[in-house]
Amino acid sequence: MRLGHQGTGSQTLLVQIVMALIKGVVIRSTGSWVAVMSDDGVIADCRIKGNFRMKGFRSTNPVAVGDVVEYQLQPNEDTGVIHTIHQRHNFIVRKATRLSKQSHIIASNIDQAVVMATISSPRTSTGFIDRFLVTAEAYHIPVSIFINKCDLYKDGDLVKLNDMMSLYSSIGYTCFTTSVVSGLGLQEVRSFLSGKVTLMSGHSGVGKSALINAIEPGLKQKVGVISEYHHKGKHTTTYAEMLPLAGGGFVIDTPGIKEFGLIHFDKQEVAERFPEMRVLMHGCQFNNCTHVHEPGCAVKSALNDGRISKSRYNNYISIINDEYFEEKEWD
Ligand SMILES: Nc1nc2c(ncn2[C@@H]2O[C@H](COP(=O)(O)OP(=O)(O)O)[C@@H](O)[C@H]2O)c(=O)[nH]1
Ligand SMILES: [Mg+2]
Ligand SMILES: [Zn+2]
Repeated sequence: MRLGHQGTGSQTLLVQIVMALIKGVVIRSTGSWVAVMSDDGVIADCRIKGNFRMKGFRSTNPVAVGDVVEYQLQPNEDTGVIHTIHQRHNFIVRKATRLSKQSHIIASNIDQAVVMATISSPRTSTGFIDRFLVTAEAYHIPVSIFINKCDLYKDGDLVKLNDMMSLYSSIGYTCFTTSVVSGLGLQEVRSFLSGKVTLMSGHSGVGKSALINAIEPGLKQKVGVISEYHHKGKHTTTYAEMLPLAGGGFVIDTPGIKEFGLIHFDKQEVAERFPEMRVLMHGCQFNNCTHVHEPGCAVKSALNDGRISKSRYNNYISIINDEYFEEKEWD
C-alpha cells in the first residue's frame, strides 16, 4: 500500500487505523477507568462499553487486572473503549464486603502466587499464610512463600524462621528467604519472577514494595506507606496493580487485601487444599470424614504422631469454622 496519497484513500487508511482493535492487558482498574498496556508497551486509559458481567457470578468489577482485552482508540482522543475481554484462564476473588454475596475479582490470568511473610516487624501468622495457600490451591495457582526481613532475625526469631522453612518445604512449597537490606535472595527472586505474572500478597509492612523496587529500580513503588486498611472488616478502595518487569512478566501488588474470601468453596473441599491432608484422606474410615471427631480418621492419626503439624491442623479447623461456612451444611 502506498502512503501519502491525497484524498479519500489516506482518510480511509486513517479511519482503519483509528477503528482497529488493539490487544492489551489490564494493568490497573480503578472503577470506571481501566489502564491497558498493549503488546508494544503503550498504556491507554480505557472505558468499558457494554455488559461484561459473567453469567452466574456476581462481581462488583466487570474488568480486572490481568484481563486480556481488545480496545479501540477514540477518534481525536487518547483514550480507548474496551470491546472484548478474552476468556480468563483463572481469577482470584474476595468478598466485596465482609457479609456480601457479591465478589470482587482481584486479578486474573495469574501464573503463580507469592505470599510474603515476616517473622517479626510485623509478625505474619501461619493462619494468614495457610489461608492464602489454601486459596491459591483452590484456584490451582502454584504458590510460593517469601520470608522477608531476614537481616533482622536473631535467636528465637531465627528458630521460628527455620521451623517455618522446614514445615512449608516439607509440604512441597518453594520458600525463599529474602532481605531487601542485605540483598539476600534477591537474585533468586528476580529470576523466579521473570517472564511470569505473579500475584504477590502479604500484610502491609512486610516489604512487598521495597522488594519490588529492589529487583526493579525503575518502578519506584512507595515504601512504608500504611494507609490502606484502618478499620477491621472494612475494605477501602485500594486496587491491585500490575507492574511490568523489564525482563518480561508482571508483579501484581495487592495492597490492603488482608484476607481472600474463600468464595466458591465447599467446606468439604478445604482439606483437599492442604496437600499433606489430601494424600492421607483416602485412608479415613468415612469418606465424608471432616477430620474433626470421626473415628478412624487418617488425618487425626497423622496429627497425633506428628506427620501433620499442629499449626496447619489448627488453621484447617479455623478455616472450616469461618462464618462464611456457617450457613452451609456439610454435604
Ligand atoms: N530491615 C528490613 N526492613 C525492610 C525490609 N524490606 C522492607 N523493609 C522496610 O519495611 C517497611 C515496609 O516496607 P514496604 O515495602 O512499604 O511494605 P509493604 O506494605 O509490604 O509494601 C519499610 O520501612 C521498609 O523499608 C527488609 O528486608 N529488612
Ligand atoms: Mg506496599
Ligand atoms: Zn479424616
